[in-house]
Amino acid sequence: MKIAIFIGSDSDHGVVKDALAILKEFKVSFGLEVTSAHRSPARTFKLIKDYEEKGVEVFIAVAGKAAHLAGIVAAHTVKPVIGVPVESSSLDGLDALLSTVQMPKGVPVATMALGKTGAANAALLAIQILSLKDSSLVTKLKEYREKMAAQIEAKSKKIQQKS
Ligand code: RP5
Repeated sequence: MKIAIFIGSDSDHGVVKDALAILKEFKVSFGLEVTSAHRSPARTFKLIKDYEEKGVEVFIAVAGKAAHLAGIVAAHTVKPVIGVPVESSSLDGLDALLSTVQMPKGVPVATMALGKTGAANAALLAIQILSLKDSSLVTKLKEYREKMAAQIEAKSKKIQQKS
């Protein structure tokens, strides 16, 4: 098991769908858990230890509102922690963004963009971290970028044909 993904609620599940698809595409093993910094703190602490024992190298924490999940995970591990704020509140995620990004000096959280985009980038950043020790992932990451560039070129041609 290489990556642990914690989501603060089952209502965050849709936010990580693309991220999970990316991890599957890269054939990187992951665990997914619903756990909350506030509503299930004891479970969260236990999961951090359990996943460390399973050999997890990167944690991804996804949460909305007063989003302390990534910070709490970062406080309990020295593995890299990637935080994804979710726009699930009446403040459209500004609360979650600030709660996740404004970590005190000494306990970093690599904070992504809000929502689905941030979750997908969290998966890619986690793969990039793993690729430091696994050159097959470097190859796959380069192929992923090449595919993306080809898609942009194809979209440009399509727009030109329509114009
Ligand atoms: C956060 O509150 C969760 O991460 C979720 O984004 C938000 C709403 O959770 P639910 O009330 O839908 O469970 O803790």
